[in-house]
Amino acid sequence: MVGANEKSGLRLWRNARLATMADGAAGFGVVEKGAIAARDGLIVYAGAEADMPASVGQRAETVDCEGRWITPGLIDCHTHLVHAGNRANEFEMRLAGATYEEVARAGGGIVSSVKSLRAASEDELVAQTLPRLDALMAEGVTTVEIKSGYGLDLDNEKKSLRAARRLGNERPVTVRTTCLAAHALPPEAKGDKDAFIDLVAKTILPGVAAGGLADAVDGFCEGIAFSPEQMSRVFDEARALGLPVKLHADQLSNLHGAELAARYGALSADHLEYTDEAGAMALAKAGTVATILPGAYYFIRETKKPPIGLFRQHGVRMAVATDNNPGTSPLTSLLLTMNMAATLFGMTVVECLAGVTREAARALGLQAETGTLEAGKSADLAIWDIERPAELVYRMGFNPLHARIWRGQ
Ligand code: DI6
Ligand code: FE
Repeated sequence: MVGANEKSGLRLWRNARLATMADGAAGFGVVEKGAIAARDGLIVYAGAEADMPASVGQRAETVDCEGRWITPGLIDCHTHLVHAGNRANEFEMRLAGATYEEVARAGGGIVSSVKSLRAASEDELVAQTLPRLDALMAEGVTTVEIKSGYGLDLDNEKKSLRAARRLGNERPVTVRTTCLAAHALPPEAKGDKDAFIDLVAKTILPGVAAGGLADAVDGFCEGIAFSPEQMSRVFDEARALGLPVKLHADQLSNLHGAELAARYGALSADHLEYTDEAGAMALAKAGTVATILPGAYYFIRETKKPPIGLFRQHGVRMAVATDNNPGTSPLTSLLLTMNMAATLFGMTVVECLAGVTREAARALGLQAETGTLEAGKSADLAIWDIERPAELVYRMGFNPLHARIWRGQ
């Protein structure tokens, strides 16, 4: 560092190649010989070093990036990061030939994660989740969304969301929380889905909202979970509470979850393996982001791919996320997730990188705050030891991160 000037509060990263990911720019929005200046955690300049106001260079504490690439800090916009224990035992059972039903009868499935989470204290949840959060951050993640959904009663959903919020205080990272109380039926509901949806809408969501614990509301719309009609009741309550919605939609079958999400102006509809053209058109019209989750597709050996071609054709924005969860996607690498989105689904490198930056921000309603390298946005940066952006998607199990900057630090 040279020319440090404590008083100006300006920080400058110079001699860098920028992938700004700015909306409307061609490709990555590349700036060769670029520089980024930040003050008070916000980007005040991002562009060609030659065009930078001279005063910035003279007064800033300066980092020479030696030609490295800078991208926006990565954003994992769909995770179930807060959970207790793991389900490696079920994985072994399935490898030995057990069916999902047999696993469930042996006490497995989401319900086993519910039992573990209810037994864990808030401190234990934080302690168990930190290594997963650290793994994401080690690859340049500066914003992460964390869902509840293993508590399934008011106290345990609140405990999960409080743990998620605390993680954002324990580490230099932005945490957005989502209440996914309509995830599965807890054992005490004794098979009565409608009664449980009443509990979610009348007790859990208002309680969570009163504590200011959730930034959004999500649900699992599927034959093995909740119907579109049941999800509508949850979304009506979310709307009454002023909370934006998201939806696990069309993952295992086409219940027209994409249309449902679009009808409620959802921030995102996620998974979407079974979505059809009407669903894609509805998402495009509503401006709802399609969040692509290749980790779950891979781990459960799904064969139906999300209709990326239809999303492109109709101009649906696509985000890419880990879906980190103990049952269907024990994945804590957003870099590997991009490789899967490209290799399994044919997404381009530009789509993958936009999917973990600009479009992931949009899927969280944070597009004005982060996700691109532009003046006015948070100075959330990832600095990489790479020769071209494609290396971030191409490699498997290699981390070329040089430095991670969150809010200018
Ligand atoms: N879809 C999934 O794939 C996960 N949740 C969801 O809504 C499964 C979560 C788990 O098995 O623990
Ligand atoms: Fe999920």
